[in-house]
Amino acid sequence: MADHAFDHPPHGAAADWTVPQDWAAYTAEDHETWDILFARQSALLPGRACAAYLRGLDVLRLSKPGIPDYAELNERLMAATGWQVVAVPGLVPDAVFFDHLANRRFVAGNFIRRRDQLDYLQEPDVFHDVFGHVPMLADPVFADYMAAYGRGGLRSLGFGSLDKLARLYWYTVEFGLVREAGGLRLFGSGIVSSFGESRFALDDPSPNRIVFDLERVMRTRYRIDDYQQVYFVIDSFEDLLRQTVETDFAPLYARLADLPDLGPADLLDADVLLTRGTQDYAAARAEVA
Ligand code: HBI
Ligand code: FE
Repeated sequence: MADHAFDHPPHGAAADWTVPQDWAAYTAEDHETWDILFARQSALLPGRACAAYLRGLDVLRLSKPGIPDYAELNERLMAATGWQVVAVPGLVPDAVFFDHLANRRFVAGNFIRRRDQLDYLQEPDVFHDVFGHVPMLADPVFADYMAAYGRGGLRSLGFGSLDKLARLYWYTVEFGLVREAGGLRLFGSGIVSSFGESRFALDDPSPNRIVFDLERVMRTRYRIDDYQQVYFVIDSFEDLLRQTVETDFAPLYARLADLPDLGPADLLDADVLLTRGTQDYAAARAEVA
């Protein structure tokens, strides 16, 4: 992935780091990899993913099987919420990322994982970025939350608190749960695009599940190399959007600078716990490592 210098776009990319998707360059095997992953995840998600995600999945039901052609996908997504998907070669700098989000452009990797990486890879490929993120971007309230996050990100660049703001993205956009009438449901893209974690996050006794609190989340470190040890649960997307838009982040960052960070499995007296995790999964993995 990103083997290029990070202060300017790589060769062949535009000033905003976008590249053509070059849909015609995908191989038959690439498209088949998408189809395998799509069939497997979309069978798993009814009853697990939230209503907004399952509704949004329809924007991905395109005229041909295989990796979506962003031009065709964008017609539907644009009509739903005014969002677009743009292709990038890999990770992009934070300022570039936030600027795209603030302007309702979601950056998506244009490569797809290899066949021996069906279950897990660390860098975001087209399956994670499109299957994981795009259905939620077809929801009007979530779409506004993502754009608000981008604006907040641009503002926060001057505060030196990006690590804190990145935790909000991680524990909502990537690994969030939401409470619905039927029980807990998934909306985080990192979970809905993962065969293992889409079951683990809801069913496993190991992780803590805690009611979302903005300040609490922004204090909590996360792991990028394994299933999460804690999931935060929002009440609704309206509530998440409202908390993010109505919070004055400058005093929040100032408070956070004086508070110690929390480890992923730490608990506070003030936490509203929905499930107290055993942390057995993390302990077993630590033994092996
Ligand atoms: N670049 N392509 C890409 N995808 C991301 O999710 C991404 C990024 N650059 C920065 C970034 N995310 C982070 O700043 C966010 O996690 C906050
Ligand atoms: Fe992601």
